[in-house]
Amino acid sequence: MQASHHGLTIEAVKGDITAQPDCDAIVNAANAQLRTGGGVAGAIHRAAGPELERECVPLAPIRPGQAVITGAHNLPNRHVIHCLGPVYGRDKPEEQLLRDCYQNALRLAEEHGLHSVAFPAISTGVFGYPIEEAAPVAIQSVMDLAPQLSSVQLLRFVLFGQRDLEVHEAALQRLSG
Ligand code: AR6
Repeated sequence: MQASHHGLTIEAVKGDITAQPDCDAIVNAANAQLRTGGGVAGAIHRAAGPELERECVPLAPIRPGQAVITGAHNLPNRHVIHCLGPVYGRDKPEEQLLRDCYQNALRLAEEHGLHSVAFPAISTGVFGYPIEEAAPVAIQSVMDLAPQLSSVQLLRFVLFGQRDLEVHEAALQRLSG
């Protein structure tokens, strides 16, 4: 599904964040130390190779809501943007910190002249943010920043499961309609 908002195309698709070769950058749902881990971080570091972690070490630690950018190494993209999402129920206010992740990642993409960015559903795995709550926060935060973006033209939410996709599609339809 696709929607358009202030010239920004917003997509929701089912897939694997490491298999988005047409996007300039993919976003990592990172840990504070920017090390490999489970979920998205594990998949991205495995696909990128050990040089990604070496590049990350001097940039760590990062705070909830913060984003940093690196090369993509063996991934088919130009960059990886690493965001630390809030741990649900611990890092407060979680909604603001989740908004900061999406908006700070997009600001970095804009500064680097990137056209397309793929995001996973940050914080909705190990960090426990319910997907029904996270999806509208994520979508609204990118819509709110859209008027400030000129380089970034495509934002793709890459959801791992069918239900996660449906939740995002429903939120996208509601917020863009
Ligand atoms: N592609 C797209 N989405 C995925 C993939 C994938 N390959 N793998 C998982 N997901 P998570 P978090 C979905 O746990 O909650 C790590 O261990 C998954 O179903 O990766 O921000 C780090 O080291 C879920 O909906 O990120 C951190 O310690 C979403 O991506 C911690 O987990 C995010 O799940 C970060 O936790």
